[in-house]
Amino acid sequence: MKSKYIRLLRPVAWITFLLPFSVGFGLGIKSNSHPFIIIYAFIAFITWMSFSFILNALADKHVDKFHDGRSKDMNLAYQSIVTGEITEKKALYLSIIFLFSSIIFAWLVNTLFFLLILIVDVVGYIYSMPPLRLKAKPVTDIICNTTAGGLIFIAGLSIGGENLYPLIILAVFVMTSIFYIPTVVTDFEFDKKAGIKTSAVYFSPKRLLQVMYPLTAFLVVIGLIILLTGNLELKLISLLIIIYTIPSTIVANLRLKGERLFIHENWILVPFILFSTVIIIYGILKVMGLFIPLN
Ligand code: GPP
Ligand code: MG
Repeated sequence: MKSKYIRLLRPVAWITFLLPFSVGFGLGIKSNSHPFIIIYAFIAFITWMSFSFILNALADKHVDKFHDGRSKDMNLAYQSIVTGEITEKKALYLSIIFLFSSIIFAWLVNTLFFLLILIVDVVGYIYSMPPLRLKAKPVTDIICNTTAGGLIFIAGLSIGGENLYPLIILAVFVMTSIFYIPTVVTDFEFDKKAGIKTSAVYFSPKRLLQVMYPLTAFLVVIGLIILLTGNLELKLISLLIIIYTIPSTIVANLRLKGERLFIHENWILVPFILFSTVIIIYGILKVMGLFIPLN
């Protein structure tokens, strides 16, 4: 069994946000960027995720206990607040420490990065915690994840300050909403049983998955414009986005049997972590001046 802190923070689940952050980092970084700025930025990312996931574990305590282990980074019935290994009071203290750490480290990076981390901290709060608890309402659950994914991408870009190109930012917002849909559909039975009206519960799994088609078509159009107008780095990224998103949308729609979506979490987690690793290495090589940027 993983340590009680790992089961509270759920670092494997951060991978979904690590991808936009690291792509932003890899695209935005310059050879004259200071290594400490990059370290502070990654600490701000980690502390933001820790803050958001602790609040999520706190707020979902009575929901997570019903989880059967399907389609997630872990069986949530074993998250440490449900099992009582970490008290709610302690979790709350930890979340406050992580919140302040994310703000302080973000401040050391740059003003735009700082403002974006402040906003995603707020999103992390209102997503899980009452009175808003936007994760339990249709549409706002998608908006929160899309906003967090898109803004953390811009934060990543801002570390080095290059490639702040509106179309790639729009593409990442659209891509985040596309990939959030199958994750909320796999939660359908679990959320319905817990009485949470997510977009999947409200619109039905089938109809929500179908929304991936127009979103993917829109993403392809944006991708094609970037392919025609962007620099080599952006062309490569938009090509990869198109190549990965089209089959994902088709497969997600084909794998729905009744109201149950049969997709293993590794179909998202493994490509996301592999791509994040490659682009982080690419970014580090750029900083070290060992890679001639694909501009
Ligand atoms: C998981 O939400 C928690 C997060 C994604 C925290 C960060 C969210 C932001 C929008 C910043 P969940 O409760 O919907 O999923 P799970 O059932 O996996 O806990
Ligand atoms: Mg949760």
